[in-house]
Amino acid sequence: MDDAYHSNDRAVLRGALVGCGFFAANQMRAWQDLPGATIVALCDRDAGRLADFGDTFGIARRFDDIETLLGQTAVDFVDIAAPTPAHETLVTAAARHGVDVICQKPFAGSLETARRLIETCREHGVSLTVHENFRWQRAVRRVAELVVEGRIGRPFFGRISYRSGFDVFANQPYLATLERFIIKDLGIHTLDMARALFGDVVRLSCETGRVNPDIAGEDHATLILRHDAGCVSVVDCSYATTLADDPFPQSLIAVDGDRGSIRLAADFRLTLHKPGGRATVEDVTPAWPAWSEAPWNVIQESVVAFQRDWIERRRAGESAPTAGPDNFNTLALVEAAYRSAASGDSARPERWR
Ligand code: NAD
Ligand code: 89V
Repeated sequence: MDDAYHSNDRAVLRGALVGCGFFAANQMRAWQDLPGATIVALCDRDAGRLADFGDTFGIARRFDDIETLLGQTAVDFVDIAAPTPAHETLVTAAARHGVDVICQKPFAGSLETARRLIETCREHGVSLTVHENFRWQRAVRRVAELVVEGRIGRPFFGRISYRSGFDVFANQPYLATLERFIIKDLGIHTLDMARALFGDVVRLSCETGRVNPDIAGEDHATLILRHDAGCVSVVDCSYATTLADDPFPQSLIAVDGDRGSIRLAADFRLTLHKPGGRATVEDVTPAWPAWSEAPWNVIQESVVAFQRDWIERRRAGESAPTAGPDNFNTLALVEAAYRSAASGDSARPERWR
């Protein structure tokens, strides 16, 4: 151990970042912005990536496997930014070492594995939080606040629309090889936002298709969801849409309630429509992190918000909104969507107990 003192009361939480690829740089920069946590060690199986990342961010403690890292470094948490197939081994190792876990989405490749990881973390007394950041976007949070405050009454309809032709394969070439692509990679975010806004889902139906001949999976999907509280939502996503003013990576949101409606537009104008033809417009443009860059700034800002909330809740001993059991229900929507698309029937998503 580099540090015999391992305590949950330390003012600054010590973390290890596991997986030093494309998205990890956003997580690293966000940790550097936040005074409550610091990354003290890195892990990646790829020696070149590990060296570049360590040099860029000035982190000297570098490991090519998590067991050695955890055996030799005292940390309070691991932040896993490796791809899904690696998650089971990494989450299990962290749990066995008694270290809290943040894990990128999709946190498991199946619901069975998801269950196992949640149970493993519970048995070892560590928290498991899924890095599900889209619901943390400033504009999305504002829509959620208005809904929760009852400003439009009872929501009966919602639409979350994510349509783009942005070349996501340039930075993430592995996306082109996934047999299950847009629902599993991107729809998982939009479905999580639907849950955050309208609650859990009783049943859904889904249609998918592929326009791009050079990729393996589906690149557009349209879903209809019936939520517990009666609201019906439409979630649609596409990476095959040609738009002069491509809103990547924004989600456009509409919510109709029995006492008003909300519309979130691509220019960050949020309009609250009230009975009698009244409407108020709010500018919900985020405060961009200094290091962020368009168009990724929309996502980068949400990473800072997610990680800030995680630190605060960790300090307060509270579980995060996207803790394992909650995110299980988002993952279950992804699975149900593929079942529905394959069968042509509506599907009932599983629920965490
Ligand atoms: P990437 O391929 O660019 O990077 C992954 C890194 O993990 C690679 O450097 C690889 O060598 C390393 N790795 C793989 N297995 C490992 C192991 N067992 N131990 C240590 N390192 C290991 O992938 P990426 O695009 O950065 O995506 C990583 C994860 O982040 C995925 O789960 C993806 O879905 C997610 N992601 C999330 C968002 C978001 O907004 N939340 C955006 C993009 C990607
Ligand atoms: O957020 C994500 O998971 C990314 C992207 C926005 C490109 O879909 O993979």
